Amino acid sequence: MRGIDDLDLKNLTLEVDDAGIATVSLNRPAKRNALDSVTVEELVDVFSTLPRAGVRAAILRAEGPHFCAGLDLVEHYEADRSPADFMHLCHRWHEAFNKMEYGGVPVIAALKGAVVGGGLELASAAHVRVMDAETYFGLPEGQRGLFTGGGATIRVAGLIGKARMIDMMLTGRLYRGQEAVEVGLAQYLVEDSEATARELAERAAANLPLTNFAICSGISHFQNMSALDAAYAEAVLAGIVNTQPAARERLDAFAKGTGPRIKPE
Ligand code: 1HE
Repeated sequence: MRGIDDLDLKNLTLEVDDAGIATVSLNRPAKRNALDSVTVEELVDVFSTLPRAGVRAAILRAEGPHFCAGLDLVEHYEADRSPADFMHLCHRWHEAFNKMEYGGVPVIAALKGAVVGGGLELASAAHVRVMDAETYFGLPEGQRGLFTGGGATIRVAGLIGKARMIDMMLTGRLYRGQEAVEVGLAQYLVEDSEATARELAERAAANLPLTNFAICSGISHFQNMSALDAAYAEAVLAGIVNTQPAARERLDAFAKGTGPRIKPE
């Protein structure tokens, strides 16, 4: 089984600290971190590896002023792909983003600048999105003569609703600031998205890994099921998670009155 040290990365960097928090950086700032086919394969590799490597949370960030400019339009133009080629490429995007969303490791995206097209598809596969005042979201596919192929019709429509997604694509509407939070594109609007992403990753990493697995994989899976099947699967998952030996210590503390009480600060 491949481990973190076996990864051969060109367009991404990966660091894991002593707390088990991975920092995955998009590292092609000269091209505004546009997603070429190499980057997509590296995302597949990284997010396939992290869950098996004992990583407790991941921060997804970017070098340069923009998070991600989406599909590498120049590569796409030069490759002059056939419909089948592009369909297979989309499957690789889906593979990468599904590994993120369903892998069971919390992924916190630290956003800045452009989060557009496939960049928004990438961000929407994270579990938590943190933006700053310069961050903006768009789906310029409509204006480029293209269509989304990296899961936006599922994830972006899921976050903001289909009417807003259709409006973004038809009219080129961009969202930023508080409005972006209100429509559901990000959960946090802060001065320093990386610092906040770090704090949130540390908080998530303090949870038990099996609990985080259930949160970060179960909730997404259950959305794909009928309510009846989801309730069944939820009960089975809760049977495993809520009886895990590692939870006994936390329950013991609560029972003895020393566990944290859940109150606003
Ligand atoms: C790129 C890309 C790219 C920049 N593919 N090379 N996405 C878009 O329609 C967004 C396209 N990009 C932009 O609108 C702008 O580049 C930005 C607003 C993101 C940044 O602007 P700026 O002024 O900082 O940079 P720039 O001068 O436009 O670009 C700098 C370099 O990055 C330049 O390369 P250079 O070799 O001439 O220096 C650009 O060509 C390159 N670059 N963005 C390739 N996207 C699965 S389907 C998904 C479909 C989509 O994602 S469609 C949405 C595509």
